[in-house]
Amino acid sequence: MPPSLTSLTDEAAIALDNLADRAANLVNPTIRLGVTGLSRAGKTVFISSLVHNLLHGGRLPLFEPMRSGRITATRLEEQPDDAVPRFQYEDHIRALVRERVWPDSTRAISELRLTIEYRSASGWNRMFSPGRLSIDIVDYPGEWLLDLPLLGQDFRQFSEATSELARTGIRAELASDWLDLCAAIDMNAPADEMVARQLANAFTTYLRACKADERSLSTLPPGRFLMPGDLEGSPALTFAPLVGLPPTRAPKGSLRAMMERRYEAYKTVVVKPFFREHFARLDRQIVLVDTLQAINRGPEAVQDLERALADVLACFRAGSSNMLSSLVRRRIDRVLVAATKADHLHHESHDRLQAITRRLVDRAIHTIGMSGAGIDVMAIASVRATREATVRRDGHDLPVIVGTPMEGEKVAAERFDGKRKTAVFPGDLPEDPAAFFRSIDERSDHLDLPDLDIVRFRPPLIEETADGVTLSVPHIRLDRVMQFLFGDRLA
Ligand SMILES: Nc1nc2c(ncn2[C@@H]2O[C@H](COP(=O)(O)OP(=O)(O)OP(=O)(O)O)[C@@H](O)[C@H]2O)c(=O)[nH]1
Ligand SMILES: [Mg+2]
Repeated sequence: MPPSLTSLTDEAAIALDNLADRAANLVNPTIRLGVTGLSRAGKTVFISSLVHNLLHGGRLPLFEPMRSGRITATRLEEQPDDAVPRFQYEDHIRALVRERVWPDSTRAISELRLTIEYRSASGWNRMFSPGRLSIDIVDYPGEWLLDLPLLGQDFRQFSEATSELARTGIRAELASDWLDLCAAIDMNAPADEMVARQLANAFTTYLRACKADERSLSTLPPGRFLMPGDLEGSPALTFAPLVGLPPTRAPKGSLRAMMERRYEAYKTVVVKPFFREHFARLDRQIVLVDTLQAINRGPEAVQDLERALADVLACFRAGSSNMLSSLVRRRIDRVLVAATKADHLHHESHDRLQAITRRLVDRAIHTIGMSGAGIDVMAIASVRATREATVRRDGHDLPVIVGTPMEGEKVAAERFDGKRKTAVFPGDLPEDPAAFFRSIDERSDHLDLPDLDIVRFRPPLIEETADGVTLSVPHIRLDRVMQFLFGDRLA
């Protein structure tokens, strides 16, 4: 028997939440937009630039309501949820625009409400009062979505799956300390907090090493072990899977019983509330992906990213076979997968970046059964830190990108000071994405994988007009993103 996934109270709570949301929606039409992605994918920068461009009338030719001049006002408003930290838009924008540094890494969920007033496109609706749409933007770590499969696993299944994975491929060497420790302890001995902590630390170190390893990007559950939010050090996070669990029941008061109980607590107090209180209320979703970084690290990393994204996207499946179906009543009807940081490439490669990203999520999209209109893939840059140019070398025109490398960044053995600009030839992406997805055996030794030069540039200098008004943040295809995610709701 699979463990029961949700209780009646979960369902009742969601039904009530959704009812409250719907009631509020009648008075003030709202959509909840989820912004996620694995750590460093570009969530904070994306939200900051999106909001800045809407507030400052950015260049958004493909965002129809803006192009046709129907948007009459945009403003930030107080968010509806008192218990969720606010997305600190002003701080992030100050960093980006004034100090020209990238905003700090964020570690937990946050929320921001943006309200747009507009004139309706249809004559009939225009007779009524002007339209108003609030967009509640919810920023949360993609790692948290990787926990969904845990809801269907008991401690034994979780332990077995985790230790099996830990013995395969690159992971084996990274896991050795943790596995050695597992072998050395007696799981049937009386529970001891210090041993529990030791195990949890060794296990977390292993997860961290997987993530930091150059050869892979893999992120494994439990998601909060790397993204603890405000739960760091709590018992619900102080456990680890055990290796070689016997089929008998855990002796009362044993370390094993303690680990089992904490694993269940993790699901009850960490995983479920997130899906119930936040995920279940989303209407639209963007998943940001750092495809370029994976390409740069090689095919193993690309395939690892493919796996992680399949797990992330599985959460958006609405079918009845899904573990979520009883937790999530409201359906996310549009999902956008966006490859970020396209400004690291010349525009000739943007479509190729998009093609590789599409290939990356193809199988997952097929499995979740989202149809054409509900899902799209784009290559974007939330903030365009470079401009394009051509330089002539050895009689050839080379397409280059020009920007200010960050302080300490090295380009061709030259160290930059954060002030000087430089031109970089970033390299080309292959036309055919297949090369990245061949298994190691199928790959020939002299495979033509791209040699990319990814330089970390500072955010761009943003001009001010004579009367001191800051212009909007330059971007690539952010207008298309807006059109897809909420353009239809401003019709
Ligand atoms: N050139 C360029 N760099 C970007 C862009 N977006 C993000 N970056 C880079 O990627 C880094 C991470 O971006 P964040 O927005 O902080 O990513 P995040 O997903 O919020 O990361 P965490 O909060 O750590 O999970 C930034 O510090 C930038 O260096 C972009 O549009 N263009
Ligand atoms: Mg962030």
